[in-house]
Amino acid sequence: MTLHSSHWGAFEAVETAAGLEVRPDPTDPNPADALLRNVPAMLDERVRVLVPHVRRGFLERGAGPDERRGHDDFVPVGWEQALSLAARELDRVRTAFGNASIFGGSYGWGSAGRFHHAQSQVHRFLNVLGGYTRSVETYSLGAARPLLRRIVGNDDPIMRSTSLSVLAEHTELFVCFGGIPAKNAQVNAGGVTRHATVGHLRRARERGARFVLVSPLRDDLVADLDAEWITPVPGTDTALMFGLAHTLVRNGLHDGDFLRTHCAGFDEWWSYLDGRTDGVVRDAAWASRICAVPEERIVALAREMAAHRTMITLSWSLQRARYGEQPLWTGVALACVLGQIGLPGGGVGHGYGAMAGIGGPRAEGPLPTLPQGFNTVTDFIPVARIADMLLHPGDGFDFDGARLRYPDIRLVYWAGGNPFHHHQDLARLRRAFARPETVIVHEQFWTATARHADIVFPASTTLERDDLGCARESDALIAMPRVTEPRGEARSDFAIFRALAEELGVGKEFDEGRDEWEWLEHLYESWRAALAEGGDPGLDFAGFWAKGRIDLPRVSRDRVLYADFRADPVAHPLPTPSGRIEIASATIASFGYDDCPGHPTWLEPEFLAEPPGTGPFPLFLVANNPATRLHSQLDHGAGSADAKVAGREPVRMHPADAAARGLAAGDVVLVESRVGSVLAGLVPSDDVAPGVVQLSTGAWFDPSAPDVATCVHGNPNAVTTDIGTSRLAQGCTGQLSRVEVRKAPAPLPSVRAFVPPVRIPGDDALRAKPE
Ligand SMILES: Nc1nc2c(c(=O)[nH]1)N[C@H]1C(S)=C(S)[C@@H](COP(=O)(O)OP(=O)(O)OC[C@H]3O[C@@H](n4cnc5c(=O)[nH]c(N)nc54)[C@H](O)[C@@H]3O)O[C@H]1N2
Ligand SMILES: Nc1nc2c(c(=O)[nH]1)N[C@H]1C(S)=C(S)[C@@H](COP(=O)(O)OP(=O)(O)OC[C@H]3O[C@@H](n4cnc5c(=O)[nH]c(N)nc54)[C@H](O)[C@@H]3O)O[C@H]1N2
Ligand SMILES: [Mo]
Repeated sequence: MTLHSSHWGAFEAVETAAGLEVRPDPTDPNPADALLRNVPAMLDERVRVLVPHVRRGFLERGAGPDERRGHDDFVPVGWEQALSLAARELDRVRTAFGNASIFGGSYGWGSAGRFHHAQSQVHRFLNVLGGYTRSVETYSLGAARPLLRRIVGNDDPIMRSTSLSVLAEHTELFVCFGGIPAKNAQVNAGGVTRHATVGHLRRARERGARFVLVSPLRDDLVADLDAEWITPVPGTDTALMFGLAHTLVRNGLHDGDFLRTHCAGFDEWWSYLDGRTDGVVRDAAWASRICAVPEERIVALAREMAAHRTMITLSWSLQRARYGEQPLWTGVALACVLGQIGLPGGGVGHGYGAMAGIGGPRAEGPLPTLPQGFNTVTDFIPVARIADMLLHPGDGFDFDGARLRYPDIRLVYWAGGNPFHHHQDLARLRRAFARPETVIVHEQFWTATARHADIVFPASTTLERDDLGCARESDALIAMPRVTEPRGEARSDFAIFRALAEELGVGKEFDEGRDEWEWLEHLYESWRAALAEGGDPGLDFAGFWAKGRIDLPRVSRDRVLYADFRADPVAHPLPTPSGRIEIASATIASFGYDDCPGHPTWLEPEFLAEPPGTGPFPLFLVANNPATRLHSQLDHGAGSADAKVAGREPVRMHPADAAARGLAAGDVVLVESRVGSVLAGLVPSDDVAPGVVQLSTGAWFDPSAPDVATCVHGNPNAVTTDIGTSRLAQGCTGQLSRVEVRKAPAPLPSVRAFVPPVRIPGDDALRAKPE
């Protein structure tokens, strides 16, 4: 057995005659079993890209905008031909249109591993070529990071939130907006050595802490925490928090001292909350009319929060919706009103449970890191504006106080991400992907993104290459030795870029004369040299590799967010203009955005324009992150496949809503929104609030029967809306939309997502549909 690592934890693996055997790391207290069950599917040759491929239309007609992109079949070609085609396109485009016409944002999680990090590799390669248009921010925290930079100066409420170990000891009341989902705490970008989130919460419960879950899904907190479950109308948390804050202040339960000494702009916000600005008093009664939580319940919860050591937890999902800046800003403001910020177990945290590492140990020193070089192109987009950019070159847009312009993209390069999983309104993204002249993708599998490329290079998986794994939200560096040989003719992203760089005459600049093994040694040894004195692990690279796992130095544990700032806000100011928490921000106000004014504001999102339960789309769709896989990765794996219903992604809805529509468990249903439709398999469940349906992200997009549905397999982004959170952050808003659900009309089209778009005479058996 060889120790290896992944975004969902370390594991042991060995290849046997019966296939890949995978066991959880024996030192992990709570391994991610469902996700580990997907790992053997990494080697499934029926779904792998095994050799380089070129889209038939591209091969026959050459580069250019093409509506057939994503509809065409693919022709297998030799490495030499694929490399020279790709090199020629890169050279043509940068010469004719300049490097800004190459989009290399390449958003996506790729695989764990510090060297074979696809996004770092593609950025390094394109920088050597003279640069590229990049993307900034993430789908995870699109609204959060730009907002937090303005109101607290950085992302400390996420990355340095009070440790779960401290909450386990001190918190009396957890008020969890969006929950602390155990399903998400399975995962951490770059890896996780000990899954500890749920254990800490259970310790708090055993000590007597009470949990209040504010969420459309009951399983956003594990059942044995005995949480009280409150189900506001999705997307109305801001209103609910206004009601809580107003109740606290009206009853003198607020901390006036903290608001005066540690916060800026409370009076301005209070004028708005109490109706002096516009005559609308935003109290518990007002909130109740919007969020549908009874007024008495809001008042009682506010009183209980003031009477106890209270931690307000805000999930990342809250900000992944239209006006997503507001629930986060309001949650921080509500914690300021309570005044427990900086106390052990009190205050506010953003994203407990969103990843295993949030609130866990944190490596404070350097990490082994592949240098990406320098990008001389200054053009960029906020990451979720990809379709706007491709569809509207030259148009202006707002972002964080700046007025910017979409560059004219001619070539798109993607490695390590799946925009046809992660982006909203996928029918629109298909139209956008028809615009560039050339699309080049490195993929391990025939994902929808690979199918929308012109040139597809087969990438090896982490099992087929040597790497080192670690994450900042963790405490160990793990050797990731290869477990098996590359499948087909797959190569690492590094090897592909190295060959392209050589073809383009910049081989030396790209690889600096090192092969893969020499790079690993170089990353390790330069990391050692950068460690502060006393941190050296005392092992050279060979020693580390033989040992397999070493502790990272300078790991912080048992943190209390803002303890110093609380003790002395003058000596330890926040990096904001006022040095305080900005409940109102003069900077944001100065931008003049009506979709993100200068203090927390109730803005009614488009999806609330029609009252819940009414109109052509009466239901709320929650498109959250999946329990049985990481995004779209290994959707064909056993852990993911076992949860499917009639081969489609499970969609959950309350039994009463199902009955009202004459739907039964196991039915294939059509979920329709204003922008598209998707087939899914029905699972009635009273863990879902009435009026809500839940369809997780990640089923491979399958547009093979457009007359029936935009996607016949269950990707919710067939029905989500492609609009930014606001002009401040332009974040992803995929979490919430409005839909109707009905029985899918017969005959049902088969799911073709896992059938490669390739015909090789005599090779049909290899490419048959996996069971
Ligand atoms: N509606 C809605 N949409 C969402 C979300 C939501 O909540 N609702 N969540 C959003 C969030 S938070 C995120 S982070 C995104 C995630 O979106 P992505 O990060 O794009 O999703 P992944 O499925 O992880 O895509 C990674 C791809 O990289 C490939 N890959 C893995 N390793 C390698 C490698 O070494 N080399 C190469 N070349 N390829 C590799 C995998 O096969 C996979 O296709 O989705 C977003 N989309
Ligand atoms: N197993 C697994 N774990 C993952 C991932 C994965 O793909 N698979 N993805 C990882 C990534 S990239 C990220 S960014 C994080 C995402 O972390 P989050 O964004 O927090 O995760 P989600 O599952 O999208 O949403 C959490 C819960 O929020 C609730 N929710 C949705 N809308 C509302 C609302 O309006 N109000 C309230 N109160 N609650 C609401 C939903 O019930 C949902 O289950 O997860 C990470 N962890
Ligand atoms: Mo994410």
